[in-house]
Amino acid sequence: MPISVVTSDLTRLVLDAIVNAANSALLGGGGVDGAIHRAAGPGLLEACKALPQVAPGVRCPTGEARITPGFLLPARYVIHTVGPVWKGGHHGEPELLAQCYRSSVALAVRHEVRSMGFPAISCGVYGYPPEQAARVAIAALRDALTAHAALDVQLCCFDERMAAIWREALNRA
Ligand code: AR6
Repeated sequence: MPISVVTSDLTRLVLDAIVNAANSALLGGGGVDGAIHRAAGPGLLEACKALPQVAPGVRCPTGEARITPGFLLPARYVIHTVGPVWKGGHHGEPELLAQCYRSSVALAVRHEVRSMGFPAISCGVYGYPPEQAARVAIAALRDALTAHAALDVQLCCFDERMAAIWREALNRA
């Protein structure tokens, strides 16, 4: 089974890559983004600043992904993606969230990543209902992994309540 659910602090996982639930500026923030920047050290912010802006203040549009080194993290790479802000579900949120997972896997594969950990993208500050996010994420990942069956994907939940939701979605899929 290449997809599993773990309960952990994402910054502690010893994997080739961890995914950051960032915002489009890629200059850090709260939640998992803040935790990743704190654990990676200042090199991460410098690497993010060096990424080109595709529009004023935008280094990564919603649904896309960018890669940097992991600096002081156990993970070699950080893949930064930007989830959608939940606005009720009828503003393209599911497709944008699916794109986050697809773009992150595509970038990982291009960098020969064999193991990667995702946080529950958009399920914190961005307000995406976790049951719905988990369904979208797992469907997108299953699809993306058909061509990359050897990639080990860990869905990293910060607490047991969230992990139970994701485990159930994984078992139902
Ligand atoms: N390890 C694993 N999961 C975590 C960790 C951690 N260390 N810390 C928080 N989570 P959020 P979003 C969980 O808000 O909703 C930032 O300010 C958390 O419990 O981090 O995509 C960015 O800069 C939740 O389940 O990301 C953006 O502005 C999940 O990670 C904005 O927040 C995602 O919560 C992105 O919001």
